[in-house]
Amino acid sequence: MNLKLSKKTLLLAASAICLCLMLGCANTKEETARQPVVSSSKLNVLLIAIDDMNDWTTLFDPANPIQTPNLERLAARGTFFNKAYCVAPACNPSRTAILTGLHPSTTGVYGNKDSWRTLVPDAVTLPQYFTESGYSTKGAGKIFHHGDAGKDRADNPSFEEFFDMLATRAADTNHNGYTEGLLAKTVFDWGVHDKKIIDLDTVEWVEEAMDRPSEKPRFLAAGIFRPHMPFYSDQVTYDKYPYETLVMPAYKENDLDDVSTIAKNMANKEFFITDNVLGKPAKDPGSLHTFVKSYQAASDYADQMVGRLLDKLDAIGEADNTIIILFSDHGYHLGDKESCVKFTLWEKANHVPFIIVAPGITEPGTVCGQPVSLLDIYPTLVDLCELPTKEDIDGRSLMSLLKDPDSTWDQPALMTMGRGNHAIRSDRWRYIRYSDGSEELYDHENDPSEWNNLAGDPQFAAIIAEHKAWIPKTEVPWQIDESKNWIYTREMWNDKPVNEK
Ligand SMILES: [Ca+2]
Ligand SMILES: [Ca+2]
Repeated sequence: MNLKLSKKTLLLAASAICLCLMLGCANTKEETARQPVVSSSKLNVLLIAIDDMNDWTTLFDPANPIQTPNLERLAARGTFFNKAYCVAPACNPSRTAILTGLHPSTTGVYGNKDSWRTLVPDAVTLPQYFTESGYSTKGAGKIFHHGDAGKDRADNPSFEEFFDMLATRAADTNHNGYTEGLLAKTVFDWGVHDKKIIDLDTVEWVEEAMDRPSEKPRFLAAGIFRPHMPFYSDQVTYDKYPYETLVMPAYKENDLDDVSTIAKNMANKEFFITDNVLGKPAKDPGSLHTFVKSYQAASDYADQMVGRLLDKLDAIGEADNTIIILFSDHGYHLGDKESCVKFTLWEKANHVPFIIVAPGITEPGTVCGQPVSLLDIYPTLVDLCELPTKEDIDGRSLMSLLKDPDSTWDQPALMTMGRGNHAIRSDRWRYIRYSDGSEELYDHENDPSEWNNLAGDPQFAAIIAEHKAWIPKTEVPWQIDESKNWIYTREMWNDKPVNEK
């Protein structure tokens, strides 16, 4: 296996991604025969998806550097789950799980290049279920994953009307020097963007959709692409995070000495961004400092987009009869754990903002500390909107926690990356088991940065056994198309199910 992919290989593969980004098109679905329209007393739904935003925001701790006043404003209206976890730390498996209610071990959608609609042709997606239940369903931006999902979207019956995410407008300057050409201006870039940022197009479309009258209850989805790479923001936002006061993530030398090869492969240290940004002067456009500064500003920009959506909802007088649900599809590492990627099973790539405002159900300003999964969004929304229970999905309704955040919740959160690699997060512990049998255990009470892997210590055997019991017992095969996986190979991930040697 050649871990050190050549820059050319990386560029070619990334070009393919870029092309996929540019192939987006609006998908307007013809009105077809529907089931009876539900009562107009039904609540509307506003679903806001953010991309790659981790937990380093003021939503989680006022001392954190990334300013997210609008997420806090939203949290103040309902329930903020401060231990919410993605299903998978990559866009496609995460979003497929959220939108189908099915875990990767059920669908086989383990990676970004797996064509979800091909793998689960009969799955009724969350917006599709609302469409079939008499809702007017509209969406914009990044809801489903782009790339291969764009091909599927042409016959994706999820939304009645959809405004696809635009391709990033090429910047006039190459900010970091990491790549050259178009990629440097549209994909692997960070810094100030001198063009209209595409999230603004998404938000403007949703605002306009909110203005349109609807006789049916509305399900409206807004997919904010920031802070996803390229880490872009406008100049004003960028200047809110000056080098002089820039807060960098906690970093431990040789942190990965106590983890296995698969874990190191997931961190991508050797052939992705990390080694390219380390060691450069702080103000160098390609430095880790500039990378972190740009991510902070891009996250701030995403928060501003959320603020616009809330302002609009308030302006049209619909806030009191709209369920609002906000999440990020997964988190991101910013040099911590020697990583500048998502794709790992550690806390920073998996711990996400997750807020639900449900008029008449949630109490303003509630914080729920139970470990929950974004897989639970589908059954929860079905429950909140009193649609017929969806029996054949994997998630579990959070209704009991929305009504009482201190009520009993007897399951931890499960995260999966590729086939056979899982993390289990309970209130105190993170247990990880990779497909080769290697393990990690972290004690969040004493080690919030997950620096000390305790898995080899016999005194934690019972803790490990307790967590291991939550790993899926069966996992459908990974029908991986090696030609399409631009970073990961089957060999690199081992790809053996849990009980297979
Ligand atoms: Ca993502
Ligand atoms: Ca370590």
